[in-house]
Amino acid sequence: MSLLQKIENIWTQIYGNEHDEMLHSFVAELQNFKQTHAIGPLPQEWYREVTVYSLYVDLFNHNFQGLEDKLDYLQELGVSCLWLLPILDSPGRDAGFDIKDYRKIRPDLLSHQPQDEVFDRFLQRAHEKGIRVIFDIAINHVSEEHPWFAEARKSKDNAYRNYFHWSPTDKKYEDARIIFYGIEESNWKKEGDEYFFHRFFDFQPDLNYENPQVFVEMTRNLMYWMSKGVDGFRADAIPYLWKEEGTACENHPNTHRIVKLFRAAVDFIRPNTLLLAEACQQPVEVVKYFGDGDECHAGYHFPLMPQLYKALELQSAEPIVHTLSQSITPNIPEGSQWFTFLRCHDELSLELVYVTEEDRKYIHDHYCKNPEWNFRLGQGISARFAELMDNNVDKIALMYSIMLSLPGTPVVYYGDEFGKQNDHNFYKEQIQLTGKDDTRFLVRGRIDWEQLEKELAQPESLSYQVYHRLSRMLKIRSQYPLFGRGDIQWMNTQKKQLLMYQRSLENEKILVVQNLSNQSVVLEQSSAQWSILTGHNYEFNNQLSLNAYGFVWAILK
Ligand code: OTU
Repeated sequence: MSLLQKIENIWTQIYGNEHDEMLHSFVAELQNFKQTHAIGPLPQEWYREVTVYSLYVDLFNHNFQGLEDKLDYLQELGVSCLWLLPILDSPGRDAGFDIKDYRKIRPDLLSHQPQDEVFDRFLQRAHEKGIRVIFDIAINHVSEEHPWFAEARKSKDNAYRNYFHWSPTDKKYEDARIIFYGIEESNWKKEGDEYFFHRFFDFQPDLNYENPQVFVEMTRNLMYWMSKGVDGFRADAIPYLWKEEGTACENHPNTHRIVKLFRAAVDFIRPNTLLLAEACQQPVEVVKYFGDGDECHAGYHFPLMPQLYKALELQSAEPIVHTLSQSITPNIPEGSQWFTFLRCHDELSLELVYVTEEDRKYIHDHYCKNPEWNFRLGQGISARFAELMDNNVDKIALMYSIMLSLPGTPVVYYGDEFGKQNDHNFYKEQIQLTGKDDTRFLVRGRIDWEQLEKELAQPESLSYQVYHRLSRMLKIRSQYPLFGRGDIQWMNTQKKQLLMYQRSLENEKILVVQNLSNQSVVLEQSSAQWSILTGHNYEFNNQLSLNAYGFVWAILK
């Protein structure tokens, strides 16, 4: 079946035949666009061999020019894909996830120069250095300042009214949980004599995908950015697209159909443009966003992340091995990829992803070391990675070793490569600006490059130590495609504190042994065939001893 036929079929499954005219003109538009733009495909599965770095352009280094100036720094670190946190025009009350214009980049990021010049040049420079660029696009909701909403709120018979969900009462979709628990009290907000639905902040009205025009418009936005050469999109808050009375309004079958429509359109315009699912859900639900290889190419492994913290605290490999076992993490379609991370711009999320309430409590009790870090009343922790690790370089290096050697594409959150600390001043500043006490602002904050450069010249500083260990591992990783594409074979050492596995692709094999405990441990296995690639806190002379939090990566001769 051709992609266009697929679009027609799925569209009809969702919308019936009522909007056939719109469907046909949409299909014609896709054909036309492809012909006029003739954008060549991206390499197949490129996202399985990159290391991602996520950043806010302004907080990282002021604007796109500033980011361009730091491309060498990023390349040197071993980064090969940038995920730009929201760059589209926005009042910035949800750090840009409240978009008011999907085709326009925030003027301050462009130093008030023409978008076409600044952004196109940036993309070109990044690509010249072998760095791909993806960015965030919120497809579930818009800013209340978006022109669609500005129109919609005017009157009940406004042509844009139907782009959003309205109700005479706030008693609709009552089974939809409140996501920003503790910050928002309802999913409805009064506007005139009706209420509109918002799954996140009350200044972020949800789009109504029951109206196919919304899907068409959003696809046009993706087409625009594809034509500019953007390598992919992080599809924010993807589980919530379709709302239906009597359901939880998440992971609805029609949400999956809409994702399939987006994917088919993307594949038609520019194959291998990445769609990355941001679905903070239980593993069985997350895997559904890969579809049969026809939804998102990649998805964050939300369920794994907190288990890495649990394993470290328990000094046991079990939570990691268990979470990655097939009973918890089902296989994903050929060519798909998990994205793994230790921290991101949000809280350390314990929402839905933990297997038990006990886990949530355990992780929160051990890692929420300061009441100020709490997010959503116990469902998350807002703290920078280094702080969660008590600024202990051994623990930091070990956690990176685990993330970088397990299957998946790793994501490094800006600043974490040098142990950036929580930013209390930035948090306070943002509460003033947004009017919401959102503790996630603690983990955002600006980079002070002058200070950083000083620290990176001092071998005894935390920044230096973290940076050098991480960049060494990243460089090794980039030389072996087996890390991104290969299989994993777990090795049982009979010692619960040891996390050991073999990664392999074709004839190449790398062994990884990691000590999750604060005590030394000896591996009673022959290691005569090993040639050590990197490691930390270990001794090796035909037998391997790992000191506290030590690890090695070894290639098998
Ligand atoms: C996502 O959040 C973004 O990552 C957040 O930064 C935004 O605030 C939010 O969408 C709204 O645009 O949608 O599928 O901190 O853990 O709720 C889950 C909140 C989301 C995140 C999570 C996430």
